[in-house]
Amino acid sequence: MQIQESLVPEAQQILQANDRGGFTVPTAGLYPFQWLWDAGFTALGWMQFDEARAWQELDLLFQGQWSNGMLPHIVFHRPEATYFPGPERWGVARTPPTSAITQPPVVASVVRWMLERARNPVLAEEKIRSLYPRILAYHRWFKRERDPHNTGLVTVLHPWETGADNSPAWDEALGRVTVDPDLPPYTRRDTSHVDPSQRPHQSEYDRFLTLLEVYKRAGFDQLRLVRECPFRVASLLIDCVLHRANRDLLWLSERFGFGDEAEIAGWLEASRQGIESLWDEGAGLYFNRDLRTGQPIRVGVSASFLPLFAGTASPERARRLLGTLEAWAGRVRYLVPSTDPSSPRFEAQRYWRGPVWAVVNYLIALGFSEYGYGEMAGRIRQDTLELCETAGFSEYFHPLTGQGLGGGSFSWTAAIYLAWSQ
Ligand code: 9YW
Repeated sequence: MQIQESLVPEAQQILQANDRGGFTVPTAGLYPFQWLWDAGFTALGWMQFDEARAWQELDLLFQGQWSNGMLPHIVFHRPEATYFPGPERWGVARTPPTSAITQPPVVASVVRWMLERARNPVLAEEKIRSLYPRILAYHRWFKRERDPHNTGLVTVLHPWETGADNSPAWDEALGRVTVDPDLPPYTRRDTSHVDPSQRPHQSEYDRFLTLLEVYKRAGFDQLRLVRECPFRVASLLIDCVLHRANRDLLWLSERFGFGDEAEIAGWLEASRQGIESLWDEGAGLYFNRDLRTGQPIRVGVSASFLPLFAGTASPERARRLLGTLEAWAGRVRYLVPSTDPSSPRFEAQRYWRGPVWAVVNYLIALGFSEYGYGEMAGRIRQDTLELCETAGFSEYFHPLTGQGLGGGSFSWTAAIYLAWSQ
């Protein structure tokens, strides 16, 4: 089916309406700042109709980069009262203020895609020459401070870092975090914007906030937190996106002669082995891992297909993943549900426990396509476009009914629509 061209202007208008003068909020009210991986996808969306604005999105994102290279998951460019926890609660003393954790590092891949789509290659090269060293510093931070023993898997310290914060994959690991008895009181803002049945439970929020206090007490010392943080997992979303990002960084290094290929190739070899160690032969899927217990987290999630996007899976494992997703497809109308629909933990409308996300679909479809499974990739793309066309540019979608859920007029959903409409 041909996409309805009429929605392209609407998708563009969403980005324009969410533009706050160089950075794009994911959606007004619920998420009023700049988020890391949202900014990456949103830049790709801007690239379809305003290239200068697209590059500016990344420039502003890197205004939040820490001197140690870390790129934080939120940049608080200006005060806003509609979101919690804001800069006061994070307590990070820098300008602009930021959070103290990261998110799936899509930027290097987005930069490559932007270059490949650029109609103004001179501007693209100028921007890449300035962005590249900052992205390299970010990836070096991951290696140095989140994988100090070169296991090939990054230690993730918060469900928010994984991008899929309420996933059932984190239930046990988060459940082991003891809620701080002295947790300073707080008022949630998310449930005043969105129906609470589509958002995390209070007990989870208490633990999310407890972890912030842990970081502050540790002075944000990453090497210490990697050893001592009560929540420590290996996340497929982070590891696969980082692996792909390093492949794309290596490509950029070669193309522009930056000379970092050997260092990046070393990281890639380690992370390929790390990701492949997450394969479960019986389940025909990759599982996240709890790094406190060393045990696999045996719940299928949409990220379980991302080794295809990373490119680490063997052809045989890719074929098994196809079979697994075909089985999931028999239980839902729209791909890809964020949790295995046959799992008792599947909840069709609760945050990351069942609904479909356009951005994750984009990554999974690219993976299937690159392994030669064009039909599955096409199905995922088609489902995503249809969801936008029938339910609008929602934050996420009900995998059985197609209902739009969460925030509305959502930037990254509009951006994926634009990217896929080319
Ligand atoms: C939060 C902005 C972010 C996304 C995350 C998503 C959610 C919750 O919203 O995070 O409060 O930060 O889980 O992936 O980047 O869209």
